[in-house]
Amino acid sequence: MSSMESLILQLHEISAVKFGSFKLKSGITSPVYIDLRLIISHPSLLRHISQTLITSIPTTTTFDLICGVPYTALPIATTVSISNDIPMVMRRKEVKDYGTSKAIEGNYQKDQACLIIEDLVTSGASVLETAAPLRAAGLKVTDAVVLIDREQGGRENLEENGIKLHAIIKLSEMVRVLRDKGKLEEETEKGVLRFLEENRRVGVVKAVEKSVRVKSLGFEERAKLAKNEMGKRLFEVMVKKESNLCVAADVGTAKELLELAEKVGQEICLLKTHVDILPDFTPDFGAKLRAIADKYNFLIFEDRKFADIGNTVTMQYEGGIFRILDWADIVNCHIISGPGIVDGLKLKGLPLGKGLLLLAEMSSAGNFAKGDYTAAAVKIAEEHSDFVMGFISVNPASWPGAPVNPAFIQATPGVQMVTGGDALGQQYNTPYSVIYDRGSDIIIVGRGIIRAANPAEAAREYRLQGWDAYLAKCT
Ligand code: 5BU
Repeated sequence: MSSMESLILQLHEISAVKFGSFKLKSGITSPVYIDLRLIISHPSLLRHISQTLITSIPTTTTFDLICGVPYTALPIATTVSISNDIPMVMRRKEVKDYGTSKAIEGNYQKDQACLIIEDLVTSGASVLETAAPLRAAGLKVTDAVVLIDREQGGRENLEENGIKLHAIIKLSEMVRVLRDKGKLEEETEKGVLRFLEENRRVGVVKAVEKSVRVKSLGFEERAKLAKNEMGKRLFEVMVKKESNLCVAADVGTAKELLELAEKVGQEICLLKTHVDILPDFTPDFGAKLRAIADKYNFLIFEDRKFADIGNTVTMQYEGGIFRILDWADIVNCHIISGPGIVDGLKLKGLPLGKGLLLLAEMSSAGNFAKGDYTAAAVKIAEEHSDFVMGFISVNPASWPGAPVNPAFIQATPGVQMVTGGDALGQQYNTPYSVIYDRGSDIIIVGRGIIRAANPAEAAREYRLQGWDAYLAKCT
């Protein structure tokens, strides 16, 4: 009996493979269900699986580290690591802002190759979720090994994302072996094979259907629709640089901010500042940042969140120590005080060709910017489309009357490679979810980049993810 056959029989023996009618995470009903969490109760089987996985990798595939997809593959990866003396890293499922705030635990160096270990692949989404933060940390991910491939699009999905899948057992082989060994009725085998035939590439097909449903206009076309000059320019920069990434430069000093701008400059379309957090701010800050912005062709967005009455914001925009109007291309405001705030800012900003984003939604838990408030922001934007270039939003695809006028740009904060949040209410979504599922245009990323070991590398990875999601939406 081959090692693969013996594995299949043992998995069947411990009831890790069940036949019947099961509703899967994707919503489809399957005649077979595989639960590999059970293997931790059978140490010799766990060892057997781990050894088979690692020896199945072609010798031409080299790697320095391994990483299991949480949770089921973690014990498998650990066993592989211990028995073969290969260092392991671990991907956090949720990133918390306290502690060390790392997405990847363990020691690694940039450009090391990391093999992903997974127990079961259906569409490949879980492997991609683990590959994204590994890549963002500067690791190379080109191969994944999986115990069971359900043959439902995972291989193709991963291939499209530059990951070769090595599978030990294909589901169709598994049912054939079980049938041959008398563990399965012919009817059940046929049912499973039929199901596989009908649901082949289910993940891929679903993705395609979805993209057709939300097919969006490209940024080139939208640049032509934009009534605000800065909005038009931003669309053009995005197209030119193939970037829909805005870095939130929430660093401790002006000096660090300028250094960060140099590091991430070529990856971004927009740099977002909170100028009032910089203890070493000097009047020449704006000119210094402008020089870097011109060098790398990005725009400057001061996240000032004006909120007062029209008359007051004209002074806050133009005056004080910061003189935001002098150097920021874009600012934003709440609409809590009514449309007068837009009139006030427009008075100063429009003659200088500046743009304004309205806070239609926020990313923090329990915020009040929703429903009628969000709808009011859209109405004000339409009435001032010469100056308002778009919105700060979280889920514009779900707004009443969506899709919103494509002349407006949507920018979304609360973005990291993994979902989660911080200890103070911030909530994170992934670049793909923000751009593709939630209908935004720009990902705003702060700590995901500025706290990465290599911010330039992380910015590149966020840019690629954000841009891929945009392309998927348009094709
Ligand atoms: P983070 O480190 O990626 O969590 O930073 C997010 C940035 O976006 C930070 O500068 C916030 O001030 C900003 N932000 C936000 O997080 N949520 C919002 O709703 C708005 C702005 Br508006």
